[in-house]
Amino acid sequence: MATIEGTFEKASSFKIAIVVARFNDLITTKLLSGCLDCLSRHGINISESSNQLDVAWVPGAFELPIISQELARKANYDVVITLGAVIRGDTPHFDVVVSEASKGIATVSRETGLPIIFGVLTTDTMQQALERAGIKNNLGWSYALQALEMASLMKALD
Ligand code: INI
Repeated sequence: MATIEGTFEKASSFKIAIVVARFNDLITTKLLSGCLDCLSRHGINISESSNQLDVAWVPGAFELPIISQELARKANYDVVITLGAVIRGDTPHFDVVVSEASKGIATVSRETGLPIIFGVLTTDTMQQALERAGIKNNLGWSYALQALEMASLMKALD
């Protein structure tokens, strides 16, 4: 029996792209800082001059799939992390944005064969989003960890 799983030992060698939505940037900048903190603590160079990390900004979560697709096709990343925040409030637009972002990201990931992490918070209120972006916990950190695990797992299957 083979046990196939990702590890974190070689995390410092990965090339990573992060795609961040500007919509609700109070939340997404916090997710990004949590994400960068995790990557840095796993040995990834997060400086401006780093050649193992790129950060792309898009208007909103709806645009995360297309830019993830471009990055997945054009550059040699081990994993892409998407970050966004969609807050329900009382608008039905919420369901459209969440649905397109989630389906789009899943499709791009399967079609390119590159792990793409779904780091989009979907909450009913801004308060819930703030709690997940640092007040209680920063899910940006978890998304980065999941990215490192998936990049490693893909290599284990090579
Ligand atoms: N984009 C978000 O990232 N979060 C939201 O909560 C949101 N809401 O509520 O509308 C949102 N809309 C913008 C959308 O992602 C696109 O950028 C826009 O429709 C242009 O295509």
